[in-house]
Amino acid sequence: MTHSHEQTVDAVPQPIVDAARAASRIVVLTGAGMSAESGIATFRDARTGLWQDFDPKDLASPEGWLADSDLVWGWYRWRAALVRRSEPNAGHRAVAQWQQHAQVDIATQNVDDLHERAGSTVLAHVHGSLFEPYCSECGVRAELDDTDILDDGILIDADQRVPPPDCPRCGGLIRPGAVWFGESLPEQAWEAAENAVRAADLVLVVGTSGVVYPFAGLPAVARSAGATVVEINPVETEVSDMADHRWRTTAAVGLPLLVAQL
Ligand code: BV8
Ligand code: ZN
Repeated sequence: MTHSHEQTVDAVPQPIVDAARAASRIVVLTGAGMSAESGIATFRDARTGLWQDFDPKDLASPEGWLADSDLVWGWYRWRAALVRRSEPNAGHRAVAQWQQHAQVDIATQNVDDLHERAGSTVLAHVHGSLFEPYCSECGVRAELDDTDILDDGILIDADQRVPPPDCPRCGGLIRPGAVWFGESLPEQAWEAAENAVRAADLVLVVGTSGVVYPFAGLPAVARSAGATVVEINPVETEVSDMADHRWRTTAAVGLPLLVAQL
């Protein structure tokens, strides 16, 4: 009687378990899909993407900021408020647990703090953070409370204009701590991410469409440096062909199953 090894829906593909067990240096590259199961909209998923109401160049760009800083500021503060109301999901928690017993570096495109709130240390936020606004003139970090986004306790709308605060030091406009299209990535974060990928045995690419460069180039860097590349994403992406293994599952389903095997 031969047993057919049916791929049950809750099994981790064996080559991925083997690669994770054999790896001593792991890098987890994450995108918006990592936070999708926390209720945070992704950018490009059609029905829920954040961009569906807006055009990226209008909101995530220096031109958009100069054209309408109240709209851009309101949108980023609305997103910050949504993140505050959301919780890390089982995927964030699984990576945090994995970090407890293995060398796991996280490089994320996400500007939310859900990895941190799950207990992870994050090596690099390559596109900045919702929670690190700074002065567009003198660069000083701004400390913000939430009063600007809560209209007597009610969250503002995504397209509500909110005037950005003035810098207490120089009077310039405080801007979102995000990296916009056409802006270079924070030097230190980018270098850390690239070096970690170059030194990794295993690179997991979780929840990214692989569209935005230079981050989207990291799976190719990993591959050419000899790492095993594993993609965790329900659908095919621009970087799927860089992956040795493609696991068509979600972050909050796949990562806990994998970490439970390690
Ligand atoms: C730079 C701001 C140069 C923060 C963002 C032509 C060709 C190639 C490149 C370019 C080009 N023209 C211009 C460029 C460069 C440009 C670029 O790549 N453009 C693209 C659009 C073509 N890049 C830049 O401008 C970068 N800077 O290159 O600087 C330079 C160099 C030196 C000196 C000066 C300048 C800056 C890029 C940063 C842009 N900022 N956002 C914010 O608002 O959040 S990008 C934006 O997209 C977000 O940051 C986001 O992180 C990023 C990537 O999106 P994803 O995370 O992948 O999310 P997406 O929705 O796309 O996909 C979600 C995925 O999750 C899907 O695959 C889905 O299937 C999956 N998923 C869904 N649910 C789940 C799931 N997966 C798992 N589990 C689930 N449950
Ligand atoms: Zn200033």
